[in-house]
Amino acid sequence: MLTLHYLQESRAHRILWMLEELELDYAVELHERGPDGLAPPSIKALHPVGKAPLLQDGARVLAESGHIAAYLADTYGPQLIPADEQARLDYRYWLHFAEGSLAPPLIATYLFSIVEARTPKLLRPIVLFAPRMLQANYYDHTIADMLGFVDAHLDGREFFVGEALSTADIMMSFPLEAARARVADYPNIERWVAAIQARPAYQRALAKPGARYSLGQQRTPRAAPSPRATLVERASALVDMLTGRRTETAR
Ligand SMILES: N[C@@H](CCC(=O)N[C@@H](CS)C(=O)NCC(=O)O)C(=O)O
Repeated sequence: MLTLHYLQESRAHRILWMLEELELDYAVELHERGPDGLAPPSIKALHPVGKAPLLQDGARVLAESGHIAAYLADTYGPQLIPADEQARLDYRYWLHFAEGSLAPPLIATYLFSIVEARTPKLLRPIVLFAPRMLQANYYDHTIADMLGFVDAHLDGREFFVGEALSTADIMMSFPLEAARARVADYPNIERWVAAIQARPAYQRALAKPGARYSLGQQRTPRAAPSPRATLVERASALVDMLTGRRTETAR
């Protein structure tokens, strides 16, 4: 029996979508974030790192969404793995790129914005000195380079690899949905996100009782912040996208 341990507003949602694409028999166990926004102890009780998603398959407990997605495809969903050898290499590249390269700078931007929101205005110049330096000198151009690369890859393509949905698309959904605050300049990403979100399995996952994933709701992307936009403006746009809430109440 498969059980997905699902944390609301999280990467766990793409695994729920994958289970729906594969039409597998599974259960969903909901875990609510605490008031601090972190995963509850019930997740740590299952895996010492304490992050979601987790997937139980019989006695196995699997962590890391890339590992879980690859396991599901290997074990139950060969149709989500390209058959051709070169395509399989490309597929593995995107599978790892999603969590290994694209998600970290987006998450760092998100975390900096939370620090900013929680820091009294007077203290911000001191507390945010290092984050602002990192944001301006590293994360902003890293994110722009990566999104430009992804957008160029998707030009003329319906899926990341080949002619059909693969696990690479499922893994890329979370960082690209999270990045949509900046995505107004990336029409291919925007088209791709709209297409995956329109899939019946994606919609079924959103409609699951207890599922909550505001990044999965269709919306018009905001205009990309101007280069002169303040960190507050840039970060709050991303926070809104990631949490569906306003900066002041973001956790
Ligand atoms: N690379 C991991 C990241 C896991 C992760 O950070 N999950 C977040 C949700 S998106 C989480 O559990 N956050 C709650 C916490 O940090 O306590 C994966 O892809 O599974």
